[in-house]
This record gives sequence, C-alpha cells and structure tokens, in this order.
Amino acid sequence: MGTVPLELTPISPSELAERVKAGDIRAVSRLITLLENRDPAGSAALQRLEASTRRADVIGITGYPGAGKSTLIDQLATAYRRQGRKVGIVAVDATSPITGGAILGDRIRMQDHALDDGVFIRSMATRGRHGGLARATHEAVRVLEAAGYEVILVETVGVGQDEVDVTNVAQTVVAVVAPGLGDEVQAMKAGLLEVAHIVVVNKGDRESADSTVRDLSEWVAKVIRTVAIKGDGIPELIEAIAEHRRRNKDAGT
Ligand SMILES: Nc1nc2c(ncn2[C@@H]2O[C@H](COP(=O)(O)OP(=O)(O)O)[C@@H](O)[C@H]2O)c(=O)[nH]1
Ligand SMILES: [Mg+2]
Repeated sequence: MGTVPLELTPISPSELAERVKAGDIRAVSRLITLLENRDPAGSAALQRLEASTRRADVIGITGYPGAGKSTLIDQLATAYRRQGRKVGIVAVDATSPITGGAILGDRIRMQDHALDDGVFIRSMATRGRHGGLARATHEAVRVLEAAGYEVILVETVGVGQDEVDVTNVAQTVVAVVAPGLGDEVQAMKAGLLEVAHIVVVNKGDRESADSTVRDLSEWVAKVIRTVAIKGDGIPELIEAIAEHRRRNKDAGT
C-alpha cells in the first residue's frame, strides 16, 4: 500500500466531497464514519454532495436473523455486477451484544466481493448508539448514491424490532422468511408483510417451504422461493425487483 491512510490525513469537507463524487472508496468510508460520529465535517461534506446526487435503486432486504438475508445479498450483488452495475451494501447490525457475531460473519460471507471495487460493503452497528442509526443509514445511502453506486442493498432486521424503518430508505422492500417457523410467519404477517413489496421464502430446500409459500401467497401478491446458498430463484428475484421499480417509475416516484 504505502500511502498515508486517509483517516490520518487532514482533509477539508469540500475536498472530501469531491473525492466521494469521484468514487474514491476510502473517501466514501471516511465520510460515512464522520456521519456516524456526528462530526460536523461530515454534515458539511454531505451538503456538498446534494447537487451531484444520482438516483440509485435502493432495495431493502429485511427479515429475522438467520433467514438468509446476507446470503441473498451476496447473490444479488453478484447478479447486479454481471449487469455491470456498481453495488453498495449497507448492513445494519441490530443484534444485541450477546448475538453480536453477525458483522464478522457477513464480512466473511461477502469476501468474494472484497477484491471488486464495484462493490462497497459497510456495516452499521447499533451497539452504543442511541437513536442515530436510522439517520446514519440514510446518510450512508446518500453518500453511496453520490459516489455512483447504482444499486444499494440495505440489510435490516424486521420492522418494529429495529430503529431503522427500511421503508423510508428503500424504494423496494423485500421481506425474507425461512420456512418452518410458524410464529415467525405470523409475526411477519402482522408487521413486515404490510410494508414488503416482495416476499422471499428462502431455504427453499427445506421440506416445509411449500406450505410456507402457499400460506404467504394468500397474503401478498409476489412470493418468490429461493435457495440462496445455491443461487436458485435469484434471477426471478432480480426480475421482480426490476418490475417493481418499473411500475414505481411509471407512477412517477
Ligand atoms: N439450507 C439453507 N441454508 C441457507 C440458505 N440461505 C442461507 N442459509 C444459511 O442460513 C444461515 C444464515 O444465513 P445469513 O445469510 O447469515 O442470514 P441473515 O441473518 O438473515 O443475514 C447461514 O448459515 C446460511 O448459510 C438456503 O437457501 N438454504
Ligand atoms: Mg445478515
């Protein structure tokens, strides 16, 4: 490497903003950290990005821990890269300190993308922060948009359990459920399914997947079965997301 880490170099908000707009990955990381820390230099740089903000497709991937969100995102990122689009991933870790191994797990799972500078992955931790996470997540998405990321995937735990309301940040919300969890599905119906545009029944390799798909199909228009670990159902999910975007664009949003 041999270069001075950007973290240690003094840099003005306007220069930081320029570097972000040029797509400089270290500048993107640096600015998101400043924003997470509520550093005034972060807000100053963010203001300078507004004029350049491009419109990315922002897709929320939400559901309970273990449903397979990160595995799906990994597959989606691969598929969008094949389309030649730059992909930003913001994983909001809302886990408690007790179960807090998720971030490392996500990093390892997404290592395939580590050498691809068309994929930017950022974890936002809840721990130790009170109330600021929703705002920081929003701001991170804006930074990634300004840096030219064309698809932004935001991973969150379900609505109501999470201080990030994914519906405010994403144009398309995908709820992920794993089959065989009766209580979970009931809870999803009450909350998440109301805001989801697309429901994914992941772990479609499990026997109980059929009945979960049948059950959910009575509640939501679009149910897609996937096996994220194998990539099954990913093209269908990509198409469903694209179709949702097209419909929204036609409707002028
Ligand atoms: N059998 C099976 N396991 C899966 C599938 N998708 C993910 N998993 C596994 O489920 C676990 C949780 O996945 P992860 O993506 O971390 O879930 P997240 O907590 O929702 O992000 C991991 O061990 C995955 O390998 C699938 O389609 N089938
Ligand atoms: Mg995850």
